[in-house]
Amino acid sequence: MLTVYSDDHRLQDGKAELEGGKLVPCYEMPRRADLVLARVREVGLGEVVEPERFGVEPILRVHEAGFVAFLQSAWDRWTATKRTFDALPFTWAVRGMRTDRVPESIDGQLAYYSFDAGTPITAGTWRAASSAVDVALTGQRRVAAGARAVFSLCRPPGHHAAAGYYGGYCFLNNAAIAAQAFRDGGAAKVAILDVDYHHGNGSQSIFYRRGDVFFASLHGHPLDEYPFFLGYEDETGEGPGEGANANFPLRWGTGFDLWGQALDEACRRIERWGADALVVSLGVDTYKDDPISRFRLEQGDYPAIGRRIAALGLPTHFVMEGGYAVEEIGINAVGVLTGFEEAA
Ligand code: SP5
Ligand code: ZN
Repeated sequence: MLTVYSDDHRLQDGKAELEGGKLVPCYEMPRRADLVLARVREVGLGEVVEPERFGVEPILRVHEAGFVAFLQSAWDRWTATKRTFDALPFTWAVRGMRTDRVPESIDGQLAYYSFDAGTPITAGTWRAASSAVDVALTGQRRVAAGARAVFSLCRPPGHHAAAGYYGGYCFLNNAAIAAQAFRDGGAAKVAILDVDYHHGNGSQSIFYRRGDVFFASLHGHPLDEYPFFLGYEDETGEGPGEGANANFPLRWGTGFDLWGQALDEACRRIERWGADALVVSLGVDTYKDDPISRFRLEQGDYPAIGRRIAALGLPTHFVMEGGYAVEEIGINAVGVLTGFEEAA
């Protein structure tokens, strides 16, 4: 299997996120992608290539122009206010507040365009995030051209980013932009299967009213887990998208017995829906020792995930998302890919 990778991910290297009432070192760090790449090479998964460059147009097929302009300029506007630490928001709009007016100040705009305090904007954020999009689009192009499967080793991740807001360590939604590129390249129906521990709220919201992109997610139950405000089972899509969204919320402590059954159900939904191409949002924060998560998957479970996905028989584009047990992230993520290759 081909891997697409760029060193540009190192340009996103945030210092701290708000967790447990403190600023703690970012869980989402460059070493994550370094160790996944090292494992790709160690097992001999296949060739590793640099991304092509696609510019901002495919990003604007998914994200709002005002949001993209904000991300491009946020760091310069932040440092213009004489602050040198990473940019974090400190308030948000909630029920009944005005979101029809966009604040003009940088602090107001950080609040307007974000949904958490875990996702620092740094000097290199735009370059890293747009390069991760190039990684995803390069993988998408190879799959569209006939590859059975490609791995886009994206970092920073993307599935929490919506059309007009960022958060959850995500700025631009790599998987959603790739899914849109499949559609624009002629695929009639695309499915996204999101196996990251967290609900892919950004991906869901981008396609919620559309009948051409099916979204299925297995994740920590919103009653227990971040991002808390999306990911219930009764979110089935709206309007033309009715029936094209499937959530499998699972409670804290879930192991592979239950998780694997939910995966099987999600895969059967995708089979029944009949996709032409599959994008997998590949997070491995379901691992038992993940420091911010509470599922109990073990190393040996990851190849089984890959085998089940391979059984769908679809052109498959793996896009890296989360996973914070950093020393094991390579074994677990690449385990999915080698399981896939065994069965494909
Ligand atoms: C892409 C992705 O996996 N993003 C995840 C963002 C999660 N951010 C919230 C982290 C909160 C962690 N609190 C866990 C407490 C146990 N130490
Ligand atoms: Zn996650």
